[in-house]
Amino acid sequence: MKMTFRWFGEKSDPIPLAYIRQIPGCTGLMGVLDHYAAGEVWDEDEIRDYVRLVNAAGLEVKVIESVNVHEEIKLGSPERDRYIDNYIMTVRRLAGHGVDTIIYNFMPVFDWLRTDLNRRIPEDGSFSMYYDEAELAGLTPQQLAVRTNGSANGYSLPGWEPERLEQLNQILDRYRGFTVDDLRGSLRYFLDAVCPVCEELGVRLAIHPDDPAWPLFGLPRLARSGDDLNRILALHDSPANAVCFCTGSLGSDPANDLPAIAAELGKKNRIACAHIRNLKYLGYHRFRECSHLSADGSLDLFGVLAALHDTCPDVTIRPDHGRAIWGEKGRPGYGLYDRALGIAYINGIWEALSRKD
Ligand code: DNO
Repeated sequence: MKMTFRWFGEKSDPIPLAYIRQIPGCTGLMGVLDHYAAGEVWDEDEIRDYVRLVNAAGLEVKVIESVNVHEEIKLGSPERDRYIDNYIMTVRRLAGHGVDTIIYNFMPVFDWLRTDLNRRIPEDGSFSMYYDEAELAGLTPQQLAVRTNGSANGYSLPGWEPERLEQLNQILDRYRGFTVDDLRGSLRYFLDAVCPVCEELGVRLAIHPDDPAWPLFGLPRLARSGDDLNRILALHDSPANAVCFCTGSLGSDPANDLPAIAAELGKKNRIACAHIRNLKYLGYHRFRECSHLSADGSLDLFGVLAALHDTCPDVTIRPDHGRAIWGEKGRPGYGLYDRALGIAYINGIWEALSRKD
């Protein structure tokens, strides 16, 4: 297993690389150049400088999260080929600098979504991200976007970039009547074009599950369950067509048996990487994120790690969203302290699993 950390780059992440290197067992990043809008080709020199910078800090960067997919590709419009060509160009450039896994998602319009990015956890006074469908019901997508950006402690959040949200109405209009089958058709077209290039380069494309795992604002969603993920893997049958196993996204739906899904996909050798986080169910479509410790939440993280350990022991993992603790005012979900605690916890479980063998 390789343990990594998500880092947003020198200009937009307050956490120094040297601190990340000091987290026990953390050997690399899931990195990103987050100023690129979906559809733009990433600059070769910038990729090179970025990789050099990370390597100079004693860390690897083999996984990029994310290269985002342009809305024209998801909508399957005639414009898509141009954006797919751009995507392929970025994949080639990243591969040329040692990247072997690229995470993306295929959620229309919105990336992950919460109704509150800084909700106080009454039991311990820390803050975490929170979702309540009842609160969402009273909000338009525009209001939610304003609220999300307003509570992001001044950071630009991936998927919620203000420039992108300016065109929200137009994009939402274009999705009227668009079904999950239409969306799956667009994904097939994308995978058929990009996977052969990935195979040639030894890169894996890892789809991130929908977060949360149900449709929002009437938009279709296609990566909500184990069955959905299997259907996606069958769209283009190749090791390059893989999954980023995200416990918090799939786990938002209590019907998803996470250890069983991890074991099934792991056995097929289709888990390219994993995001490990815990959450606590508070009611129907209502949850908060919590510490990684199983006892603090509702997800069986031990079971998930055991399944990964059994079926894909070389997997790359990162701790996902943590709480804001010890007074840290970081990027919501992406502070240093609680994610570092998450790493210590995951590493402890992993060591115990390995010793048992
Ligand atoms: C949320 C993250 C997502 C993820 C993208 C992948 O915090 O897990 O932003 O990176 O959905 O494209």
